[in-house]
Amino acid sequence: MADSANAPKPSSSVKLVLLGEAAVGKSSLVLRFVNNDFQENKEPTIGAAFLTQKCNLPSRTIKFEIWDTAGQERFASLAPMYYRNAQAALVVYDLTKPTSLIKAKHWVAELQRQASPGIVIALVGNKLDLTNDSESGQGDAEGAEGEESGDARKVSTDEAKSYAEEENLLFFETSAKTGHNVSEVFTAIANAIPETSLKSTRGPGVSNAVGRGGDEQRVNLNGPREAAKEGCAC
Ligand SMILES: Nc1nc2c(ncn2[C@@H]2O[C@H](COP(=O)(O)OP(=O)(O)O)[C@@H](O)[C@H]2O)c(=O)[nH]1
Ligand SMILES: [Mg+2]
Repeated sequence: MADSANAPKPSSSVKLVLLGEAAVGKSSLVLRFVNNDFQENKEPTIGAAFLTQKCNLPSRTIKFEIWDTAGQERFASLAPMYYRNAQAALVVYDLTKPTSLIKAKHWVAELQRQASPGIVIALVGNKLDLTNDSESGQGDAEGAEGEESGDARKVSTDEAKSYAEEENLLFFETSAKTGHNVSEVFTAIANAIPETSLKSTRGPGVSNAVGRGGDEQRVNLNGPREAAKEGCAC
């Protein structure tokens, strides 16, 4: 164990973009992944958000450069330059809102048409805590049924999963609120990025993050020497 922890591992940057209807929880998933935090009634993102987070795999370290939208999805479609050169995309829907899955399917189609051919796409049904699923981390609705018990699920797991299988997407149901499955999504993406599409970064600790003129838009929680644990740090 100690030997693998100390051995220098190759490190690569991966551009990951978030796509999905407004209010499905894209920014919340990023906040949970990067900061292990959640904000109820989160305000819409103002300004583009660019965050980084490392994911330590047994054989290499993946540094996600995460591009969250600035809320443009509320008003217009996102410019293709947003997802250009992205190696990974997280397409999010709200599993209490069927229209958000339709929107997610549109995004998947657009990515398949216009994004880099090898892009790894994960379909993510978020807000699992609003359902009765026992493993959602809530648990208090266990045994009850119907709307009164608070099961707001409107998109079945099977429906979304079979669509994801048809389109060759990774698929997860998550809760940014409880943290359920959030780091798993990123770890699965990191594992799915083909070795050939990985470019090495310029060296440890060197960030090529572009300043977007924002205040606290760039958050890198990883200090220069983060613990070499496996999986995504959070
Ligand atoms: N119950 C619940 N609410 C969530 C979850 N994720 C996000 N939200 C809430 O949904 C709203 C929209 O979230 P936000 O991250 O801004 O969505 P975005 O527009 O897709 O970036 C906010 O009020 C969040 O607090 C979740 O997993 N469970
Ligand atoms: Mg947002």
